[in-house]
Amino acid sequence: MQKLQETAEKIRTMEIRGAGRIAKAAAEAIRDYAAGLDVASIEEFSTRIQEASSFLISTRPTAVSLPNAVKLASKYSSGNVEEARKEIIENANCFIERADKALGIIGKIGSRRIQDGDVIMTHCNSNAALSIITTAFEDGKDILVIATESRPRRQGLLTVRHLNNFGVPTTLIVDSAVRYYMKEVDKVIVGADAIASNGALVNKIGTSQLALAANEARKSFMVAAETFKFSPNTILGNPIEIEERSSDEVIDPVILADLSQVQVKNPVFDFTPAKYIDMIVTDIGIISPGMAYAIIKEHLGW
Ligand code: RI2
Repeated sequence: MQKLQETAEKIRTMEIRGAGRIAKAAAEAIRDYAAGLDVASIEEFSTRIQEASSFLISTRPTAVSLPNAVKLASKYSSGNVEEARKEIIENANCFIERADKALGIIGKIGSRRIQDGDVIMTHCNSNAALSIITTAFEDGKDILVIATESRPRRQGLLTVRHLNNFGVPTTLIVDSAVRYYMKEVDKVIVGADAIASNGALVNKIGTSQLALAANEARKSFMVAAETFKFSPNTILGNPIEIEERSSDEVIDPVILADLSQVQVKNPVFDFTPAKYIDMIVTDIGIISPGMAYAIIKEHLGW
């Protein structure tokens, strides 16, 4: 359990972050936990796997890739401990392989929609969105990227470093400059932490501002998301919880301690309604947000 607890802690503190990376780390943690589980019966095996799954899922509430990965990885049907263990190891490995492949496929499919000369705006740090951008660049397309800083944790700095390593010309802007620069943009490409059955996107706080500004300026808004980022629970009308993180990420606690009348809010995701989304690039192809329900039904086994 110690290694699983360490992974859980890294996800909670965001040492491991990004919806896709979180999903893979959780699948690995369940796999290794099952591999080393010393139990006397299948009932005990089942209880311990369920406990470990719930523990991992509780670390971050919004990215649906986390519960989806844990559920897909921890599935087994055998009543025999050794066979059940084998099933989990295989399912987890299969999930990890699928997740790795998905990024390449999204890059390939999405990059076909990028034109020579495009200016692309992106927000936060999404591997899926970056896969599209760097694939287009490696295909020889002459592109420029405008990347937001993404306060409070400034994941935009990871994005500009990644793009710089690929040699992609990139401009870093503060989040509040999004609308100011939208007139220069051709396409917005962002990642996803979750996609609801009605096609609404949940992604890093501020994403909906990019969507509104893109809509106002009639620019296209593209989401890059693996199929395991779609939320089965939303079919049942359950809302996606928006994670609130510590005020320490926004303001120095020593300064805040002096401000007795001030409270700090730090929601880390927001909702972008489906009507602002032109397309979602997934590992099974490009879909309109209206197809989200079909993805959940056909590709997540609901
Ligand atoms: P990939 C991140 O969340 C960002 O919101 C990003 O858009 C999303 O996960 C998807 O990232 P956080 O973990 O899976 O930084 O595409 O809160 O890498």
